[in-house]
Amino acid sequence: MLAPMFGRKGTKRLAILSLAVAAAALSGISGSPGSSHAAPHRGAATPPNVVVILTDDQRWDSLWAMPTVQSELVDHGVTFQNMFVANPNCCPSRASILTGQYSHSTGVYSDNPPNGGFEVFKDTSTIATWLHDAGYRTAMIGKYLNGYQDANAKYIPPGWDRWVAFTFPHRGLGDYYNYHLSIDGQLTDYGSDPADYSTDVLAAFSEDFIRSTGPGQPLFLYYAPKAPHLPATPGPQYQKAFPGLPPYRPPSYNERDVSDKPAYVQAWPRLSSADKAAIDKIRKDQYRTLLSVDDAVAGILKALSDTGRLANTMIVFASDNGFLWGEHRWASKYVPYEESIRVPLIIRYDPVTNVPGTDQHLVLNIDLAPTLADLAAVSAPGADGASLMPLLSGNGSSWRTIALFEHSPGGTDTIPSYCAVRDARYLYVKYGTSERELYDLKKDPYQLQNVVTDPSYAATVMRLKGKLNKLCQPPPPREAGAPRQWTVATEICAQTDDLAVTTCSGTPEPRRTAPSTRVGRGEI
Ligand SMILES: [Ca+2]
Ligand SMILES: [Ca+2]
Repeated sequence: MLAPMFGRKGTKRLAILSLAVAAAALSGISGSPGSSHAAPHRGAATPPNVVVILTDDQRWDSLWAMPTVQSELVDHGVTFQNMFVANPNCCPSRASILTGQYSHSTGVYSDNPPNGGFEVFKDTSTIATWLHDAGYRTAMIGKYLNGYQDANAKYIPPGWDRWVAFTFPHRGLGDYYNYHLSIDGQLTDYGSDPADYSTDVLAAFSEDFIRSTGPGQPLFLYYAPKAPHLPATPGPQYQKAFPGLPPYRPPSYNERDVSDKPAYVQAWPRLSSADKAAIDKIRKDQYRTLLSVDDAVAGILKALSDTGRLANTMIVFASDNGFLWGEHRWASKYVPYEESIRVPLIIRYDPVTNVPGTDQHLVLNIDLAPTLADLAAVSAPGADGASLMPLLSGNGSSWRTIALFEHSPGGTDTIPSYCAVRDARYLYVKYGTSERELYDLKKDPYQLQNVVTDPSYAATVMRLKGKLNKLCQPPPPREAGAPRQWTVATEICAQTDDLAVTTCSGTPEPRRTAPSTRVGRGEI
């Protein structure tokens, strides 16, 4: 499964990091070498530090391409192999990560008002305020929430001591080049020089935050780069990485028969050869952008090590949602299918995870804030999720067996509203259109055949319908305004909320056929 690495630089940096970690271990500041299930060090002189690395639209199956993530996080931490986001879209997922709440609690169902966006998010009680109130120095560096834009640049949400946030373009989604940051309220322009590459710029801010925090003060760093979100512009040194990456063609790729699926899927024509080429390029470029995130991880870990913090820091690596690479004829997110709702999650915390491990529990993005609060020994008021600390320390005797997913359209996302429930074997979806889906993931892991009307699954449908009706309260809003009609979409180029197509780097070669209206659609 693991493809070889091509054209990658940075080996020297990795070696330096490894030496630094080894030196830290020799000097006695590394994690306790005992059982991987030791109790966390509550009551230590300095509370544990917290670092969250949150990528944007990264699939769960893309970690192989990140060597530092592999060697320094996977090999020293717990990889959660069944991690999902309760709403597979940027702003709602990030709102859930910051609060531990489902969308029906945050009110943030989408990226735009009236049912989502920065404008709707209630920011008075978040992981930032909880940790700040507990004496942490906190930093948000990168993407905050869709809708935090230039006009908001002077507004710093409660709880953040250091604030370096994308404000432009795309309602604060930012970009790889030509973007604006609010730096502690001061609007700053970045251009198109190699030194402006945003993943690296934000990494430098992150390292500086770690190094500038006093040794006696615990820190909370939230590093949220643009990568690998479209337009997936690689860093200068990685533009030609992965030249031999084989095409991705799972059984669900360009699904031939979608008569089992809801009308919105049936409306997607099969992928053209141009669509296929565009998705292949998106995929390769997404991997390339992740190499810069991997470098950022190395830099952050080195700063933690250099300042004597690595042994006392929980490092969380996750993404806000996944992304389809042509499965079911789709190339985006929002949908309830596996590649959209499933994301990577690795947690390294040397006092309890100093050997590589995996965990199969059904965990969610709403569990992250409760975990960090638990680590810092503070409460997580209003959280719907649960702390992962018992799972990290091997004591997860009681855990959820079914998860809720919610979605509501907004702005450029016109996928119908739905609620879904997923357990270890089944995914059951009910749309606002009253359409339904059931997939038996044991027999049909690629979700090729909706069996909701198959009589042999009647009892399963009844059971999951009961669970969904109980959990899906209130149901997500069906519409977020009138559906927008798309007249043009370009692969790779991000779309703005007002549907003005931007000119972006990485635009594919001119195409002979009219661009599909669905590939890359709604990339806001
Ligand atoms: Ca996202
Ligand atoms: Ca099918």
